[in-house]
Amino acid sequence: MTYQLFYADRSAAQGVRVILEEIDQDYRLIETDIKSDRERSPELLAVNPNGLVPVLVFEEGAIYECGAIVTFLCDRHPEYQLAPAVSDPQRGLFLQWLFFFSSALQNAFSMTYRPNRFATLESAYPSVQQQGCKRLLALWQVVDHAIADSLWMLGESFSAVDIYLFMLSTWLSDDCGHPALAEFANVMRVTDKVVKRPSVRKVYPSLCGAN
Ligand SMILES: N[C@@H](CCC(=O)N[C@@H](CS)C(=O)NCC(=O)O)C(=O)O
Repeated sequence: MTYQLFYADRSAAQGVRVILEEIDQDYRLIETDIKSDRERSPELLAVNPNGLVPVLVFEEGAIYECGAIVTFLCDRHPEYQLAPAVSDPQRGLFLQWLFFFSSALQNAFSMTYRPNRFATLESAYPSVQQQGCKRLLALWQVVDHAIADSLWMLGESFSAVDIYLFMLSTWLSDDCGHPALAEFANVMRVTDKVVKRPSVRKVYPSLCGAN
């Protein structure tokens, strides 16, 4: 089976691509222009009427929402042990972090990238962006505190949540006034390990080249 992924660099689709590498599947990227002023292709809208990436296309259908795609792929390929099994007590934390990342954290990033989605008046955009940055600081602090001195997000075991964490950490940008990754020492300890994985080096060559 060959998966297809509606994809753009620096988007949430990049994390899904790392998962596809980790589970050693054939896949084809469908390069997608997600700049706000570009019209979305009929092919993308047919599988995601929201016009967003990632969308995963597989033999029997297509799904969108990054957290759902990650869970779906991990569960379909359990031999790679990227997610605790449904009966594993760690499963709850796995789901908690994926949902938290894809809702609270991704939304806070959106406030800083696309303030027009949160306010009607252009004069209010800077205030939305500032609030997004404040939210990012508070939310990343929650994550950092939760990791504490654990090896990975789920404690002893590496999982897809660590890949998701890494992906989100690459979105932190000085230019947008975001807090710096260096402010979250525990997060950095985990992402420094994630970046060394061959899957990540392949999908993020420019970041890994710097290491
Ligand atoms: N909740 C969705 C959000 C997807 C999303 O916002 N994707 C961004 C890239 S990371 C996108 O396609 N942006 C284009 C746009 O907002 O128009 C998910 O987690 O998959």
